[in-house]
Order: sequence, then structure tokens, then C-alpha cells
Amino acid sequence: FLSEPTHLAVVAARFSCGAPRVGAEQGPQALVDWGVFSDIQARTGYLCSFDSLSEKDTSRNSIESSQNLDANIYEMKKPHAVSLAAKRVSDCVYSHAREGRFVMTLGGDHSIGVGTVTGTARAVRERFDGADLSVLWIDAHADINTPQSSMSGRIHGMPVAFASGLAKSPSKGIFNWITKSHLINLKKFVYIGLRDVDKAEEAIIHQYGIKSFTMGDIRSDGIERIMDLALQYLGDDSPIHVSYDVDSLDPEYAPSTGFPIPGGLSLEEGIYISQRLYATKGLVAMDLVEVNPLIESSRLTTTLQSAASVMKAALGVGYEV
Ligand code: B3U
Ligand code: MN
Ligand code: MN
Repeated sequence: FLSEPTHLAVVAARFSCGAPRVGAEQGPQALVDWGVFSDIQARTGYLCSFDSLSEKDTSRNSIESSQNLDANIYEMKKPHAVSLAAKRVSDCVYSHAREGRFVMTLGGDHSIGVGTVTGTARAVRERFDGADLSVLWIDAHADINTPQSSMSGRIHGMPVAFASGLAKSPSKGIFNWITKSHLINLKKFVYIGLRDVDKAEEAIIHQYGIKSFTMGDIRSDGIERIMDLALQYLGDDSPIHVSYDVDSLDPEYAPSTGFPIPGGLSLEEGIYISQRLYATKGLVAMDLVEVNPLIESSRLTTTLQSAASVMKAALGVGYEV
């Protein structure tokens, strides 16, 4: 039901307001400088376009710019800044996905995920007669805390809750731009790679029956079988968005990230996930988030190399060992 996109829209989401440390806002530039997209362009013939979104633009263009974007309120850290950033990302992703472009959003901390999946979900509903988007969330973390359940108050631990409507807008001005047409369906959602999940998040996952494949599942069944099950579960009747947190990879392959957790995906497994998604012919959008060039800087190239490999594989570009 999809014609193969010929246009790759790269969205640099230069935000780190949802995470405790600065640095993730520099992830997109580091990835672009690494040459991923010239490589992809050369090997696929995709037309590439670039949008660059940052906190500065957000406050300049916003009527709420006079507010203190750093205020911690409603049990969340910097909710105004994150909400505005995510809205800009959502609108930008939507405008490209609506035109049938493949959208690659570079993070940035994972709070921008509120924007990416809602942008794609809205475009898919319009393009495919009300269809729900399928979402794969590849992450060491579940990112499904609500403001009430979160111990940290950091919104990069909450994007799945806001994008699915599980967490409601706590006030006028914070995430109140999210309408029904933006929401993702948790029945069309799977986790892969989980290994650091809060107790409260476990309860939410259980309560809503969310499909989840942990690192334990991958170690016992193998990534091939897990991808069979994940794709079978999602079905082949709707377009796919993959939100790829680089910390799903083992810290050996992706050390430059805010919350590295041992026991992650090997690079080979990470690439395999992308290859399987490409092979569905239904992949319409991808996020690659949480690359932080200020962390383990001496091993940043390892992180960039890994991130580049999983991005390229998702676009059908093979990698050289
Ligand atoms: N679940 C914890 C820790 C966390 C780490 N990375 C993310 N979350 N995205 C929290 O703060 O919600
Ligand atoms: Mn994440
Ligand atoms: Mn994570």
C-alpha cells in the first residue's frame, strides 16, 4: 500500500530539555558531520532535505516565550520547554510524512519522541483512511512513566505515556497540543531491548498488556525469532515508525549516551532489527536519539559508527565490516 519514498527528510531535533544532562542537543550535528547522509544519498539516490530545530527557535517563535521555560512544575522538569520542542518536532515530522517522505529524526533526548510518533501517527491517519501507525520502541528503558509515576520528573522517561494518551495534559500549555489524531495505539506498539524498567512502568506495561521483548527474551530466543514475533504481532496492514534509542545497544557499541546500561544489543543485533524493518517495505519513519557527544567523548566515533549503521540498514544500505 506504500509507494517507496524517494525523499528522505532529516529532522535535527537539537533538544536536551527532557534529560538531566546537556549534550544530547549536539547529537544531530555530530551524526550529520559523520557523513551518514551523504553516504545514504550516494547509495540510494534519495533526495535529502534537512530541518534543524532547536530550543532557541522554539522560544523565539512561541507566544509563550515570555514564560520561564526552565521552571519545574506539575511533577515534571522543564515541561514548557519540552512540550514546545515536541510540538515543533511533531508538526515538522507530520508535514513531511503527510507528503509520503521517509522521516529520519535525529535526537536529542527521547522526549522528542512525543513529537515524532504523534507527527507520523497523524499523517498516517490522514493518508491511509484512519489507519493506526505501528510503533517499535527500541530502548533499554520503557519511557512510559507518567508525571505521577516518575521518580526523576524527567520527560525523556515519559514520551510513550504522552504520545499514547496514557498521561494527560496536566495544564493548559503543556502537551495540550496533542489531539486524538496525534495519539498512538498501544495495541500497535512493541518494545525491544528493555533491561532497565522502573517498578511503576512494569505495572503500566502489565496493566495495558503492552507487547514487550526484553533483553532476556532476546538472549533466550534469539533476535531472529523476536523480530518474527514482533512483526507478526504488529501485522502488515499499517506503516511502521521505529523510535531507536541508541542506549538499546550495549555500551560497548554506544558509550556516548546519557543512561548506558550493560547487557544490551550487539551491533549486529541492532543492525538486524533495522534490516528486518526495511524488508517489510512498510517503514515510513525512524528516530535515532540520545547520542550525547559530551559523554565518553573519546569513544564518540564508536557511537556514531553504530548509530550510522542502524540508520543505514533501516534505509536498505548495507554496511561494511
Ligand atoms: N526510568 C527512569 C530512568 C530513565 C533513563 N532514561 C530514561 N529514563 N529515558 C526515568 O527517569 O524515568
Ligand atoms: Mn528512550
Ligand atoms: Mn533509553
